[in-house]
Order: sequence, then C-alpha cells, then structure tokens
Amino acid sequence: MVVSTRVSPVTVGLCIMLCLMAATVHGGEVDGMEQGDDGGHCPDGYILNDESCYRLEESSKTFTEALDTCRREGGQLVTIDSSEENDVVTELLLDARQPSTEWAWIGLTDRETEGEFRWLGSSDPPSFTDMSPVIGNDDTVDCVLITPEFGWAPLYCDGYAAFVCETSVIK
Ligand SMILES: [Ca+2]
Ligand SMILES: [Ca+2]
Repeated sequence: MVVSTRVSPVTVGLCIMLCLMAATVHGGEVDGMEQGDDGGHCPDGYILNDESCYRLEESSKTFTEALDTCRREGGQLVTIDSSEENDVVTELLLDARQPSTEWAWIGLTDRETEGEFRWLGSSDPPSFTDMSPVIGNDDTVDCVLITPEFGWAPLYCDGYAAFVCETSVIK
C-alpha cells in the first residue's frame, strides 16, 4: 500500500478500521517455553528477547481491553525503549502475516496531555520514538499502534486492534 503525504489522518484511520473489521480472528499458536542463557524463561506463548518476553495477540481488542489482557498475564502492553526493541516487536507483526496484525497496540498514549506521549505508568518522555510523520495526532486519537509500514500512529482508544504484551523474564 502506497500512502502519499496528502492522505488525511481520517482516511488512514478509516482504512485501519475497515482492515480490522475485515480481518479474521485467528487463535494464537503457543510456542514452547524459551530458555534464556541464564536459565530465565518466558510464560507459554511469549518469545524471549534480551531481558523481556513478548507476545503478539492476534485477536482485536480496544486499548483498555488489550491492557487488561496483558495485566492478567502478569505483564503490560509493550514499552519500546530502543530501535532494537522496536525491531523485535515489528518482526512479531511481520512473522504473523495476518491481516489483523498489520497494526497492534503498544503501551503509549497521550490521554493525559494532548501531544505529550507517555508510556503507561511513566511520567517521563519516551527515550525512543518511531512516531509516523505521515499520520496526524489530535485529541480524538490518543492511543498508539505500531505498524511495520508507518511506524507508530495514534488511533481512537476504543478502536479495535491486535496488541503486544511484554512481561519480565521468569528467573
Ligand atoms: Ca520493553
Ligand atoms: Ca492525541
């Protein structure tokens, strides 16, 4: 899909919603536990990278529903603090190769103060960002999706999308 800079955020947002509605929900395949070098491991269904565990949930939920799901699994919507971690999460979406996983919630919002994006549970500005220069932000779109195609983009928090959970390695 080629998107010129003339495409409005509304058009892109509409496209996202249509794509999500058209997406078929697939059950996630559960991989075996991954062992870390130090003997740490991840919960079932999570992949290990560095000191964290990640899981892409392919079924679509609102931002709040997604966060609740991650918390029930002992984690949080993913926080991305470096380009390396951004690559890990992007690869998860690309590997899934599902229409529903072209976009996924991450734990970033500007719900508190418009234009000031913060990771959930943090009051500090992000140390790393991949916010799309193409997709606009206003006070109707406060929750952030990661997209392999455009980087990060805010959407309506009650929109539906896949999402990525992050948990600590189990020692
Ligand atoms: Ca992280
Ligand atoms: Ca906003």
